Amino acid sequence: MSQLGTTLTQYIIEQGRAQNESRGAFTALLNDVATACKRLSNLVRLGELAGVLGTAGQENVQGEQQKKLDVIANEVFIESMQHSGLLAGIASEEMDAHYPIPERYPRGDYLLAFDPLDGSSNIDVNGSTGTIFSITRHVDSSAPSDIDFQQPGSRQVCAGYCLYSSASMLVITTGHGVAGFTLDNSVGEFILSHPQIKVPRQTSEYAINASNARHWLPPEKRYVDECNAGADGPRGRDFNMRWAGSMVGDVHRILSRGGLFLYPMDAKLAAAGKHGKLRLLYEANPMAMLMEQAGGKAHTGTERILDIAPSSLHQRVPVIMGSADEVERLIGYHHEG
Ligand code: AHM
Ligand code: MG
Repeated sequence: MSQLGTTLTQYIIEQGRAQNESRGAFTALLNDVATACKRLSNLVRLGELAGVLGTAGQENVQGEQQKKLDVIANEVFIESMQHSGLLAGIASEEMDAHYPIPERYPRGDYLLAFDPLDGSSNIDVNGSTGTIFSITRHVDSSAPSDIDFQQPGSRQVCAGYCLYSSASMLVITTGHGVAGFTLDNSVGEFILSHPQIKVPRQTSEYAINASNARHWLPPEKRYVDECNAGADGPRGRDFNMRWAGSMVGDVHRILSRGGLFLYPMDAKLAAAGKHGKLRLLYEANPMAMLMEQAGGKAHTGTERILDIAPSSLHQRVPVIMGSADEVERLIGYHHEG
C-alpha cells in the first residue's frame, strides 16, 4: 500500500493522531500553503513563457527593487490563503504593514508571515528560489495589528519553505521534527520524500557571501580564515564553500548534508543603519525553527534566534545557523570578542 506515497494532507492528519491533537484547521491551512506553492512552482517553471521575469518597476518597504515575480508571488499567496476563515492576518516581506483579512471572510486564529519569493536575484537567471512561511497563533479575537505578529520565534506553531529548483520541495515542521515533500507534477501533490530530516552535527562546508569579507567582524573573519586554511590550519581539514544566493537553497542544502549558513552582522550593514540583512519574522525565525527541529542550531552570535523578542515587523537580524558543532564554535568566537 505504500507505493502511492504519503501526501502532505495524509501526513498532517497522521501526525495529529500521533500527537493526540485535532488537526482539522491546521490541515486546511497547510493545504492552502501547498496550493499557493504549487501555483508558484508552476510560474517559476514557466519563467519567461509566463511573462514573469524582470523588474516590477517599484520598490518594497525595505527599499529593494521588486521583481515582477515578487509581486505576483505575494498576490498568489494572499489569494490562496485569505478565504479559508483560518487566518486573522498576513504579513509579508513585500508589504509595508500587515494585510488584514477582508471583512467578507471569517477571521481565524492564526497569523501568517511569509517571504513570497526568497532569493529574488536568482529569478532572472533561472537559479533556485523559494517561499518561506511562519505561522503563529493570534492571541485574541479582535482584528490583529502589526504588533500581534511580533512574537518570539519559539511561539511558531508551524514553519517551512518551498524550494523551487530542479524539483519543487515543501519542507515543514509543526514542532515534531522536520519532513520534506517533493512535488509530483503528474498528480499535483506534494509527496513525502524525506520523512525525518536531520542535520549532521559536524560539517566541512560553510556558506557566506565572500564579497563582504572586508566588512566582516573579527569572529566571522577568524572562522572563515580558519576554514580556508584547511588541512594546514587549526581545523586540520579542508573545508568547502557554497553560496546559492537564496537562503532557501542554502538552508535546504544544509538540511540535506550539513553545513553552516552565515549572514552575520558586518561593518557595511552597520554603516547603513541595519542590524543584519535577513528579516526576523519571515526568514530567520522559520528557518531557525526548522534547523532546531532537525537537530541544528540557529543564533545571532549573541542570542538564540528563537528567543528574540521582535521590535518591528520587518526587523533584521544577523544569522548563523546549521550544524550544531560549527554554530557553537562561532558563538565561542563571539564570546572571546
Ligand atoms: P530577498 O528575500 O530579497 O531575496 O533577500 C534575501 C536573500 C537570501 O535569500 C540570501 O541568503 C541573501 O539575500 C543573499 O544576499 P546577497 O545578495 O548579499 O548574497
Ligand atoms: Mg528573502
